[in-house]
Amino acid sequence: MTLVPKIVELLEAQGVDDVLLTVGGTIPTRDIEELKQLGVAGVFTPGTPTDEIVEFIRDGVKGRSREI
Ligand code: B12
Repeated sequence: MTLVPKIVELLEAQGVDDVLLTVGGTIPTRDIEELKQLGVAGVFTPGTPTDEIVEFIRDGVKGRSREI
């Protein structure tokens, strides 16, 4: 809740609206909904299967010019 609002603010200030913003790590459950409200597409906590993260990112960037 310290870094993400700043990142969102800087992305907005730069006019960047085509980035799939994801967050991972030891994130308190109570913060997850607020992070999503701020514009975070996905929040991944410890134990998330790596395939799930990969699939989420692949789906999220589908149709973009630099598709992975
Ligand atoms: C994917 C990933 C995550 C995912 C893990 C998903 C999961 N299944 O739990 C998420 C987003 C949850 C995550 C969380 C964190 N991570 Co991480 N993570 C990675 C990353 C990008 C890839 C790891 C990987 O998939 N390796 C390939 C597989 C085949 O090997 P593996 O041994 O099975 O990998 C597992 C472990 O690495 C474990 N894991 C991931 N991060 C961490 C951190 C610690 C301290 C521990 C013990 C285990 C662990 O999850 C992986 C998948 O199950 C690495 C960077 C890198 N390039 O290695 C950073 C990395 C390992 N993470 C790091 C850190 C700091 C964290 C967090 C402490 C961040 C935070 N402040 O909350 C937490 C701790 C989570 C924990 N205690 O388990 C650092 C570790 C630095 C260090 N020298 O100790 C790294 C090196 C990134 C970095 N450069 O800063 N992480």
